[in-house]
Amino acid sequence: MAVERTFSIIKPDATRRNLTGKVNAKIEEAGLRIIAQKRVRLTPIQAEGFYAVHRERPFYKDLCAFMCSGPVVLQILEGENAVARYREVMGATNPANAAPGTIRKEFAESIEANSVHGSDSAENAETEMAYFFEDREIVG
Ligand code: IDP
Ligand code: MG
Repeated sequence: MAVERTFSIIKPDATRRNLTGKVNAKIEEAGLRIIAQKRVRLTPIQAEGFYAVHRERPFYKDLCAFMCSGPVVLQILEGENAVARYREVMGATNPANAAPGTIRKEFAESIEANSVHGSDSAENAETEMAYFFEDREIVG
């Protein structure tokens, strides 16, 4: 399995409850390295662009508003099979369906306020990393 990179967001529900460190501990315990990280407040334009793939879904408007409702932590994670590995560590989209020990099972408030984002493919990871990070901000 090759070393790869994935893109992560710690969402506003988690930063509001001061859970950044607990989420990062789960990431690091899973063998993933945080090689870029910044805390920002997303603008509506940034959130709408990031989630453009979901623009026809009924939850799109609410999701974009939620993502702008407080600080988020943007991250790039590196490790063996990082895309799939982080999806495992995150757990299912709906915390009610998430496996024990996953970030979403332990921390998520709802299907929308589910504490973290993680890329769903290596190709999307590339696009998402480039959307938020300059090369010089990534220190592997
Ligand atoms: P994922 O984050 O597990 O990849 P996606 O289907 O890509 O899930 O959805 C993106 C985000 O949209 C979710 O993480 C969640 O915040 C929100 N979302 C997904 N489905 C619903 C829903 O049915 N109601 C409200 N929000 C949703
Ligand atoms: Mg997704």
